[in-house]
Amino acid sequence: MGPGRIAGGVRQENQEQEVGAGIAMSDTVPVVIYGDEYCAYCAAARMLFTRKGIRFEDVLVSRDPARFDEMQARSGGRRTVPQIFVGDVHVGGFDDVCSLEKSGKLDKLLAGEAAGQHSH
Ligand SMILES: N[C@@H](CCC(=O)N[C@@H](CS)C(=O)NCC(=O)O)C(=O)O
Repeated sequence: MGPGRIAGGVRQENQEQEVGAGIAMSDTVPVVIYGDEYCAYCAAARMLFTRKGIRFEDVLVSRDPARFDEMQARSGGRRTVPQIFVGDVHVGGFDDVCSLEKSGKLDKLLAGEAAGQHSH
């Protein structure tokens, strides 16, 4: 998918307002956060990208078993939320994205540069 395009499964407008985060893709590399409504790590992950001005697809897997299965398949079997993807790269959960942010590697990933992460 090219930059700025909207992927399928973006949640409804009213659901978006519950959490208050962006729902569209990053203007650079598309970012997807699989999460649920009540998970504090998910809220923290959304906040990190929102603070950076990076839009993302906010997938609520608790409401969508098919997207939960998709999350598991893309993340090598992970069942915890959040699971975060920057382009095809599986970043991992909040702890992982936080480490990448601190090391400056998240910005490289967002700019389309590899950061030693793996895709499944
Ligand atoms: N270290 C993980 C923690 C993720 C985590 O504990 N997520 C909780 C919700 S906040 C979860 O998925 N619990 C369900 C489970 O463990 O199956 C991260 O930073 O993302």
